[in-house]
Amino acid sequence: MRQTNNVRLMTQALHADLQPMFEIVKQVNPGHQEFQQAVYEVMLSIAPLAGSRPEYAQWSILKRICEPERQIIFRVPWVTDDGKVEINRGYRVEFNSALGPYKGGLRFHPSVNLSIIKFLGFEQTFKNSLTGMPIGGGKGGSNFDPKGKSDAEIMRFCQSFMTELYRHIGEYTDVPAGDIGVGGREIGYLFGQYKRITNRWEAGVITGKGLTWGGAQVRTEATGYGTVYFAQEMLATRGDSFDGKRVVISGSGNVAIYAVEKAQQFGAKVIAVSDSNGYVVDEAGIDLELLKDVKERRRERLSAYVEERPSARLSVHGSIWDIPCDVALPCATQNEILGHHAKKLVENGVQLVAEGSNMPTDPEGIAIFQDAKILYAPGKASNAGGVATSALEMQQNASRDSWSFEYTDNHLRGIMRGIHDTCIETAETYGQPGDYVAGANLAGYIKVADAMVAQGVI
Ligand code: NDP
Ligand code: 2IT
Repeated sequence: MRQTNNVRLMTQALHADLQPMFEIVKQVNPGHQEFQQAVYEVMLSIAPLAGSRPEYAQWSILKRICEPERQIIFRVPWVTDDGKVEINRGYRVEFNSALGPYKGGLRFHPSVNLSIIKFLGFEQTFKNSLTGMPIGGGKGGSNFDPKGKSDAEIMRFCQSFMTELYRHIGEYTDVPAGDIGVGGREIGYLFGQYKRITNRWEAGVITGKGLTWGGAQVRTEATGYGTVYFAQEMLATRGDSFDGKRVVISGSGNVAIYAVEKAQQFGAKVIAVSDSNGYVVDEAGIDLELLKDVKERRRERLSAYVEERPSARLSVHGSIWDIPCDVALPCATQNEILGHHAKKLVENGVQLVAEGSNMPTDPEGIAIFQDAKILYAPGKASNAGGVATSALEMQQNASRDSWSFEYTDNHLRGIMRGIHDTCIETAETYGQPGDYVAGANLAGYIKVADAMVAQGVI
């Protein structure tokens, strides 16, 4: 799967009261395209509040909500195995603490810049609000590329990153976790360095920890499982289920792998996955154990999967979204479904798109899905299972407790059902039945905005 930069922004007009605010956002965040896109999408949905909630205008909620509370940018020096000194840039954007300590993942990927971290922090604020848990929104990361690095290099990078980050985080302040390029290995090195510097065994400072040292069951699986649980609830509104569905899932990382696992458990046939080199079509159905072996244990490319799987072929031409399917679950990165991809999916008869990744569909693509009246869920609703289970990890850490897999999984499923129902009910209340985008943005926004009104101008 390759990313293109042809995102078509802002084709639909905003409500007249909101347009001036968007102009300010563009002016004070010049060139931050991803951030502007995320703000625009929320502003499109919250138009009904412009007339009905005058206190939001009185207290300048929108203006304040678009400005991160704090943005930290720092140098991360580290030494390669052959003694070369490298420098990367580290970020932590503490976006909004109205509902709880800043909470959100760390992304290590060469494409990381301030615009990407700000868009992710902004989205995280409303996603975390939707979970119903006491967590604010934040995000961080670095333009460090983990690909091809040794374990020792990854460790030294994580230690250097934490040597600055530790002073900004804490159980009651800011609680990082994983995202692209940051999984269990990196969380271990980060936690180890935090403990060493602070001399505190503070489990609640980071989530996604190992199961023997404060981690929660199901956190590894949670985002992928949660996305499929959410999609299952959507299908149920049309009396349908995953059973027998042809499913295409982009990416082959943490979110994608556990979306494949749960979709297969629900009786679906997953026929394609991807990485940044291309996509694999396997009409016999993805071999999950082989995929896990290649990606989780060996950390290899999908070409290794194809070498060992005669029914699979690797394609580097066109797009994974050209493959006819009933259900599409984007689980790789932002803007991976552009307008023309959405058009192709609809032409090929897709019935449901639920986002495992953050902001994978560009505004033109969203409009195409909505016009076609397919079931379409935005990431801030459908991928909230990861951060929700992080909040369950914090809950277990705070009470020095440890829950079983089954108990935690049931909890996750209940949370995803709750978010689904909140989206449906809120969309109906505001006269947009079946619109998960409106439902998610309105419900997520209102809770944060009400807390900000209550807490005064800060
Ligand atoms: P991983 O690093 O585990 O996997 C990412 C996958 O996406 C890999 O297959 C990677 O391919 C591909 N990918 C990443 N960036 C690009 C790019 N720019 N172009 C093409 N392919 C790309 O990350 P996760 O699975 O954790 O995250 C996937 C998505 O889910 C992200 O959008 C993340 O923000 C979101 N998310 C993650 C959560 C979590 O708990 N981990 C929670 C909620 C959302 P390659 O290996 O070739 O780079
Ligand atoms: O985008 C996300 O929700 C995440 N990467 C997970 C954040 C978290 O704190 O678990």
